[in-house]
Amino acid sequence: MGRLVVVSNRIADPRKTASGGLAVALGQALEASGGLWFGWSGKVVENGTPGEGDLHLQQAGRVQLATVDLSREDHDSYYLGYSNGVLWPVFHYRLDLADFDAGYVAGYRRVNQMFAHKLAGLLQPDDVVWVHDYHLIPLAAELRAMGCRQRMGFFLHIPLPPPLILAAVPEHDWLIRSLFAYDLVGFQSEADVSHFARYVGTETPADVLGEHEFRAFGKTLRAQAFPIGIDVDEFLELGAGRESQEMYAQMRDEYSRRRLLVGVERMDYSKGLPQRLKAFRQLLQSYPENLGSATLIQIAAPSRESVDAYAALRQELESLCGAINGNFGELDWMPVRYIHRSVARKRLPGLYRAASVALVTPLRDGMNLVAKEFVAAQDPQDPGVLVLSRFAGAAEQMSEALLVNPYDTARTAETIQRALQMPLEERQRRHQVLLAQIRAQDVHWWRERFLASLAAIPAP
Ligand code: GDG
Repeated sequence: MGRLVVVSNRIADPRKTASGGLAVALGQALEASGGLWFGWSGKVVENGTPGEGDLHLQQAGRVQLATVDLSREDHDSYYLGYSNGVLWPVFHYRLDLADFDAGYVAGYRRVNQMFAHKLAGLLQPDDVVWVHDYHLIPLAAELRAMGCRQRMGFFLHIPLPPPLILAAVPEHDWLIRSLFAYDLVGFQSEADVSHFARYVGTETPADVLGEHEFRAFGKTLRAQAFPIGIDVDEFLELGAGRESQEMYAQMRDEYSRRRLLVGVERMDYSKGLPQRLKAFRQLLQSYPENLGSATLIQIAAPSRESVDAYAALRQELESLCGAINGNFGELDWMPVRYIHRSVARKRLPGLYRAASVALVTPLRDGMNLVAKEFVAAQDPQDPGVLVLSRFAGAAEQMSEALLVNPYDTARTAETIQRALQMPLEERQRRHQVLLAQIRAQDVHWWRERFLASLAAIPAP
C-alpha cells in the first residue's frame, strides 16, 4: 500500500501521550508509511479572507504535519455553525438543538474546498487517503473534482441517524451523495450501517450489490461498521505511571469508608449528564443506605463553549448539582463533586480504578471510549462495575456491562444500586469478558481492519 494520508479537523502530534490512543494509533500507521497528517491548525485569523488560509508544514519524526489556518468567518460557519450547530446535534438525534442557518453550509463547503485545494498539492499518485469525521464529509468529492484518483476512505466517529432524522438537514442528499466519492465509508456500529442502508435504499436510491456494497451516482461504495477501540497497553502504561498511582492512592484514602462513582466526559448534551444526575438523586432517595456514602465525581471538561446549547447545559448542571448537594449533603459528605475542568490524561486511569462504578450514560454516542478506558483501568481482582447506556455505540460490543436506558430515571437508579451491590465473583466475571473484548477489538485492530478493507478495494 502507498503512503497513508490522514485528514481530520484537528491533528495531534502523535509523539505526545496527552493526545490519546487514537492519535497514537494513527501516528503509528503514519510513521510506518512516512505519511502525512492534514487538518486545521487551530488558529483563527481575525480579519482573514474566507476560503483562504496559510498552510504550515512541519516534520514530526517520519510524519509530515500539514495544517491550515481558518479565517474568523470560515471558523464560525464551518466549525461552529455547520459542523457543531447542525451536523453534531442532528446526528445525535437532537433536531431541537440544530440551528439551520442557511449561511453555514456555504462556509462548510468553502472550507472543504480550501482543504481539498491545499491537500491536492501535497498528494502523491499512490497515496491512500483516510478522512475523519463529520467536519469533512464532502472532502473527497472536492478532491475528485480536482482530478484526484487516489483510494479514499472516510470514518464517521459519531452516529448516523435514521433516514427521517437525517432528512431534516436541508442538504441531506448532497451530504450522502458526497459520501459516494469515497471508496470505503466506516461507521461505528451496525445500527449506523443499517441507517445508511435504509437511507440509500429509500432516498437515493442506490443499488445494493452485496452485504456492504452500494452503487449510486455512477460510483460503487463499500459501507461497513468498524467499531473504534482504545490502545489498551498504552492505557495500562499510563495507569502504571506516577501521576495515575498518586491519583489512585489519594482517592482510595479519601473514599476508604465511602463508595465512589465516576463520570468523565467533555461537557456535551449528547452525554446525558442531567439525566445521570437525576438518576443519582433517585438512587439517594430510593436507597437511603447510600446517604453519607455514595459520592459521584463528575468531570465535565469544557468543550465548544461558544455554542449556545452548551451554555444552557452548563447552567442546568450547576443547578442540579447544587440542589442535590443542598438537599442531601452533610457537613462531612457531599454527594456530587462536579468538576467543570479537564483532568490530566495521566491521572485518569487512577481515578477510574478507584471507582466502584462508572456511569457512562450518553443519550446517543458514536462509540464512547470512556467505557473502554474504565474497563482497562480496573484491578481484575477487584474490578468496578460499568453502567453503560444502551444508546452508546459501545453497547453493541460491551454486553457484559449493566446496560441502561438513561431516560428511565427509576430503572437507571435501580441499576446503579445493583452495580454498587454486585458480588465480587460477578464483578470479576463480567470484567474478564469486557477486558477480553476491548483487547481483541482495540484501536490497532480498528485501524488495521479499516486500512485492509480500503486496500482490498480495486483502485478507481
Ligand atoms: C467522539 C465521539 C467516539 C474526557 N474528559 C477528559 C478527557 N476525556 C477523554 C476520555 C476519552 C475521550 O476524551 C472522550 O472520548 P469519547 O469516545 O468518550 O467521546 P467524544 O469526545 O465525544 O468522541 C465518540 C469518539 O469520537 C472516538 O471515535 O467514541 O462517540 O463522540 O479518551 O478519556 N481527557 C482528559 N481530561 C478530561 O477531563 N485528559
